Amino acid sequence: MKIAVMGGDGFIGWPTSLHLSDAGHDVHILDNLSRRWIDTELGVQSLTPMDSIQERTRIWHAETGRRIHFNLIDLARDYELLKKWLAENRPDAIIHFAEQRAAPYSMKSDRHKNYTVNNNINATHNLLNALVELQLDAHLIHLGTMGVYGYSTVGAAIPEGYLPVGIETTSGETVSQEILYPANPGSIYHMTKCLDQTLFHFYAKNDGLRITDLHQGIVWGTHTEQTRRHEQLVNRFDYDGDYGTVLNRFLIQAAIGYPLTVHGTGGQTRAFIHIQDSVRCIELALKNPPARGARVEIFNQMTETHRVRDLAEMISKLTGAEIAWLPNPRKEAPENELIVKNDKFRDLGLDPITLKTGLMGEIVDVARKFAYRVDRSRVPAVSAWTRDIAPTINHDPEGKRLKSVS
Ligand code: USQ
Repeated sequence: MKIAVMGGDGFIGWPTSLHLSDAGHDVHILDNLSRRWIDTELGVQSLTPMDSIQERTRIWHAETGRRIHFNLIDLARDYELLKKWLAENRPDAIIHFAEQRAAPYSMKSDRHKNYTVNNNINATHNLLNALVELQLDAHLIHLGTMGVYGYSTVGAAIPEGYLPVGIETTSGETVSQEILYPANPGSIYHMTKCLDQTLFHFYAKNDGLRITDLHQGIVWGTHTEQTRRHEQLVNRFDYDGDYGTVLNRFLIQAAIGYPLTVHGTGGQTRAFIHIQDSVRCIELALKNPPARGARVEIFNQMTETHRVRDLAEMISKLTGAEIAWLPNPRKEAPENELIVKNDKFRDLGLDPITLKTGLMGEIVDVARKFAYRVDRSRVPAVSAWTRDIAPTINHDPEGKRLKSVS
């Protein structure tokens, strides 16, 4: 297949591009390199040294003989360029990662809120609009988030996108219907993914676009089979307070002797998936497109759930790291249960990599290898969700005075 990977230079976009190229597909990356600019804005860098996208694709060609093409296009701002590229290339499938994906970054200031909404919503809408205008029947796979469901404390399993409800008619009968699971975002970033869902619903219904939305949990890990092949194919690895995700952050904190930064009581339960499984799921979704005219296909792309404090305690036991119980900069339920259905990927053959499979040691090794690149002052999470809980977190540039509050 000819596949366009929008956002193919990012944390999941890059390993997905390699995985699909390795599987024999003709891969074309479209990316505005915004993630690299945000690193510059924040004054942080990936833990792993990343080459330019041109160099990465050159190495991939040298290693495998396969070409991955790169196009510098901003989906949100260059509609005509995007349309021209799609018209000339007419891909069979499009994988859409081209959105600002960090919740803390999206909450930093009014400017960051505007940027995240403008970028994410325009990118998605431009893409859908162009597909219709060009009468292009490409299967669109979007990377969504488990966060669209919210984290209620109700102990019922979250279904895959649609919720069966009984509605009483005027004649007193109860009819059952499936509705999109009610959106309950916890950040501006998560809110954009909820809005994306409405765009998908409309374009599938009105124009018959074939769309799959993947509600993904928190990704951990860094390497995949293909990124391990050459040191210059390495994936990016974020550890900072805005882009680093919780499990990867704890592992790197343990590796550099920094107390594990648990927000609040650590009672938040979240869904997780290893990066290798994430790219496998995308390939499975690619092989199983919805029919034209069908409703949006939704998969829960996660393999296990964990409570934040359990992760911290497990890593502390494993490595001897201290735990710092910090005031939570986010507005989120302090404790929640989470049960998630993921039968669809399991039925398609996904055999998950779990925390027990031992890949956590690999991350600690990567972190130790590149520990010299870590700026400890960028480890604490300081983006606050509301003005009244603006940074009360006690940290200094050396990151040594984190106080335990329990
Ligand atoms: N947390 C800590 N300590 C930290 C970092 C985070 O206790 O140092 C807590 C947070 O307060 C939160 C939980 O860990 O309760 C998860 O935070 P996270 O930063 O790992 O994940 P999140 O902000 O939800 O976002 C990440 C990705 C996003 C993706 C989402 C999937 O950045 O792109 O959509 O995970 S999900 O969480 O399932 O919505």
